Amino acid sequence: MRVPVPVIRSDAHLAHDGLIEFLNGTPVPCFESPARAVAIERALAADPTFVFEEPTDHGLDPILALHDPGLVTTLAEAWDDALATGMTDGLRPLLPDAFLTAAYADGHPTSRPGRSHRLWSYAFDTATPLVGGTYHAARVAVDAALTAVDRVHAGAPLAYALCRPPGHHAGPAMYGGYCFFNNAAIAAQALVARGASRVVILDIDYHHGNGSQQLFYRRDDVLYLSLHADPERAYPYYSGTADERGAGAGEGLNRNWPLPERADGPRYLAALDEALTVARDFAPDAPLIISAGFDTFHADPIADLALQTDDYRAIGAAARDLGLATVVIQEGGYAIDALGANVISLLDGLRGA
Ligand code: SP5
Ligand code: ZN
Repeated sequence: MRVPVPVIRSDAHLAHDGLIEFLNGTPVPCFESPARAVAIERALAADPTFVFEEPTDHGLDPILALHDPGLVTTLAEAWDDALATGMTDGLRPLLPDAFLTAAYADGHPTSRPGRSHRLWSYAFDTATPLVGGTYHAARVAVDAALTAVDRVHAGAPLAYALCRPPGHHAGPAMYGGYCFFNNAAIAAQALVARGASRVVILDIDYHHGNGSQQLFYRRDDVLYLSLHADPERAYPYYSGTADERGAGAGEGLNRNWPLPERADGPRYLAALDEALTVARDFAPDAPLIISAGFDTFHADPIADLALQTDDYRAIGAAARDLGLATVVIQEGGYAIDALGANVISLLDGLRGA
């Protein structure tokens, strides 16, 4: 049954074109490109059961519920500041050259620099370029996630937010991994704000969602479940092991399934089955949030798992068995030619088609 699926999309992302990132010290074309969302949209547009809608403006409050105001203002102002100081000629993206790491901060006073290099103090990698359209695109991506939540609240069993930039690497006071604001986490927080006390985020992106884990690590109202490439070999390297299980009130409410190289559909679905058992035991009282990355695809250019297009349908079908309304938030996925088919496969599984 192909129930209509609201697809929340906007053209705002087109002006977020970072152009380059650093991969092992070498500048390469940025994998996270506008062509990704364009390809997804084109594929969905061929099927009239995907109903395109624009995001509505939800303002800053839902972002500030999770992110440090300094991060938000800095992202908002960085491009104009850089133009004013000549740090960019307006064509080159902003990428950091020094980080405010925990080790740097240890044992002596540190400060967020004023204007010119303040942005760097919130960055955690050299692969997340910021350009003139980035802040607006990131705001609209959050609005897309929140509009998808609205649709589900209005009775849709399934809604898809075509977020770009993605979000799951963004933490309270940190951006990176192509992510600026944590769209999925903000959607989960919006459910809490509407009265939910047990929300599940299921993260199926190839990479560990370090930002989502960090945001909810000590909380008992959001269960974060992530299947991803083992950080022993894969970005973001510093989080995502199975023994990171939450702390304090959130003890037991963060679970990671690190996966081996070339893990295929059956291997993946076995881990997913464990994750869904944890989700059921939590007895969620709100719609499911899925952080949906498709960089688990066998042909992804920056990843090494081995899922096929039909595997996403099986993932969707398994998640559908939770019996929850579901909000799908677009995260990564860089095999552009296959992205549309993979998104449709997941959404079809989720709607029982
Ligand atoms: C949202 C999302 O998927 N973010 C991922 C950011 C990954 N950025 C750095 C990737 C480093 C990849 N190493 C690739 C080896 C390619 N052969
Ligand atoms: Zn990813």
